[in-house]
Amino acid sequence: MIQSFIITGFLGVGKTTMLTNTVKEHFSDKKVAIVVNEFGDIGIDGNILSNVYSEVLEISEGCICCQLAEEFESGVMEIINKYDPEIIFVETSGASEPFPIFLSLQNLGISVEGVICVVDSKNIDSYKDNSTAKYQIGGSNIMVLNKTDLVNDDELEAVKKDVIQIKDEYNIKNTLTGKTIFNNYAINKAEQGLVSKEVFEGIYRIDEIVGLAKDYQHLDHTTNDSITQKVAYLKKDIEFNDVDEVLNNLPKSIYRVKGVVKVKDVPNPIVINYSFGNVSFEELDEYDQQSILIFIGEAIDNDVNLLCDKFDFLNVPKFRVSK
Ligand SMILES: Nc1nc2c(ncn2[C@@H]2O[C@H](COP(=O)(O)OP(=O)(O)O)[C@@H](O)[C@H]2O)c(=O)[nH]1
Ligand SMILES: [Mg+2]
Repeated sequence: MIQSFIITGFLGVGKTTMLTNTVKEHFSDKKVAIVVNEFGDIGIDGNILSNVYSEVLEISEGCICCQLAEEFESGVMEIINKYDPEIIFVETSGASEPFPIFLSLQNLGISVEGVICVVDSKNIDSYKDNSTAKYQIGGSNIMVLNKTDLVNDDELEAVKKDVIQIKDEYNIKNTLTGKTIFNNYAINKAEQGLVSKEVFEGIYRIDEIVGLAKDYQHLDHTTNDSITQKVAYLKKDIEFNDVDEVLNNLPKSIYRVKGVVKVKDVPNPIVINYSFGNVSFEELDEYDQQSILIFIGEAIDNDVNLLCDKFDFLNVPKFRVSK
């Protein structure tokens, strides 16, 4: 499955700067496509970034209805057909909201790994009352307070407070259930848009991971599609090293692993978040359910079975779809 990040934020906050620097620093080994929803020149020179394809999708400004969706989706499909990227970064126009783009990418079967809102720490006061700017914050789950070189610590704290307040007020909600869509979000600081690689990894939290496992039975019948996931339950008497071995022996088809495991030699349960060949571990205070690993990738059924043959502490239940 192709992964994607959406980069939003008001005009001139540093979205393109962040994209260029981030891709150079953290994704130079990946086939990256950069899509910019904007008019005219984008200032990203594909030639200075290796393995990067960039394209400007000129979409009618301000129109966030189905017309944008159609234009955007066909543009993205064309890029996928032409270039076959592993990761797509979409920079939205500074004057538009990210949520329609989020839906479009999901419609296309592209995994949206995060919606990043870049904030101009120096100039937020001049634009924070703009309603688009507020919805950009409300519709994101990763905040990047940029241009920290232009403010002092107190000013940066004030910016953080502003962002938290706007987020509280404008967090997007599911219109049917009234529940907020991004319950968890992170606030990072940056200069020239440069953030650590973890910003692109540890986005999904425990409740979302468990929720995913519970959806498993729904998803199982789609195994002929390219996007699949399999949940493995782990036996109790395992050590941290066992889990590490699994992650070191993943077949190419599995590119994402999420999970929560309890092991004998670490006191706390551990959240595992593996992507792009990198893994992060985070200790949890408590987790009273069975240890699980969720393998996500393309046509992974066989490979997961082979993995279970190799590691007998992995158990993948075989559900049948009733007809
Ligand atoms: N001082 C400073 N300038 C920055 C920083 N990030 C971006 N800029 C500048 O801000 C301007 C707008 O950046 P750009 O990435 O084009 O913003 P965009 O419209 O959000 O894509 C450019 O002149 C950048 O060089 C930063 O961290 N510090
Ligand atoms: Mg830009």
